[in-house]
Amino acid sequence: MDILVATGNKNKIKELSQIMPEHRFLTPADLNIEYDYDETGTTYCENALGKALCLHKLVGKPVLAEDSGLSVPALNGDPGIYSARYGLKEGLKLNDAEKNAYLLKNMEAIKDRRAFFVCSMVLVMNEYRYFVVQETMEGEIALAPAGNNGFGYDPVLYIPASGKTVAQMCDDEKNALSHRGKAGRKMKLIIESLAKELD
Ligand code: ITT
Repeated sequence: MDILVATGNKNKIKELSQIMPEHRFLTPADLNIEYDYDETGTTYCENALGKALCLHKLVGKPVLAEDSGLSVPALNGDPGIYSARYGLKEGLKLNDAEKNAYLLKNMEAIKDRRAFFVCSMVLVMNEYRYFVVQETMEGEIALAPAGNNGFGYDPVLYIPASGKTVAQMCDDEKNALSHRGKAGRKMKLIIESLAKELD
């Protein structure tokens, strides 16, 4: 099935395609649709729903979206819903490696290193009908970045049960354990249950 995803993030599309290989995930850019959503929500779920509804209004068809990030309880939930823009509030425009360094600096004096990847995934059928799945991947902020796979904060989230950071995992291992993998496999069941309407 072709599924339109309200995202500009190629890493999300790559992982969704690995998690649900039976479907083809298309972006607004693939369809030459100009789409821009200003993330004004205060939760992952509000932002995911906002992205999906915004694109649905433009295309009039079912849309999938997700909002994700890294939440650190000891930092009051930061970077959280600001994960893609971490540092911007302080006037810093950082790339992924710099965001990781900034996070490690903010964690310097902190003992409680628990952290969670969160993925809120929403399938909007129409304005009044949508399905939400939200999942986590639990770990700890590493003392230093490690690994080259994945993207974003993967080098700094250490998973004790695996003995490695997410960036030290191969794609299959990450997808089996990740917030996006868990949410995606549940969303797959929802998509299957709606197959006739999505065709
Ligand atoms: P769209 O809104 O267009 O989908 P985005 O990259 O702006 O793309 P988000 O607002 O959901 O997406 O921000 C997600 C950020 O959280 C992402 O840019 C990464 O920095 C981080 N993130 C999310 N999932 C991750 C993962 O699996 N591994 C590492 N970092 C992740």
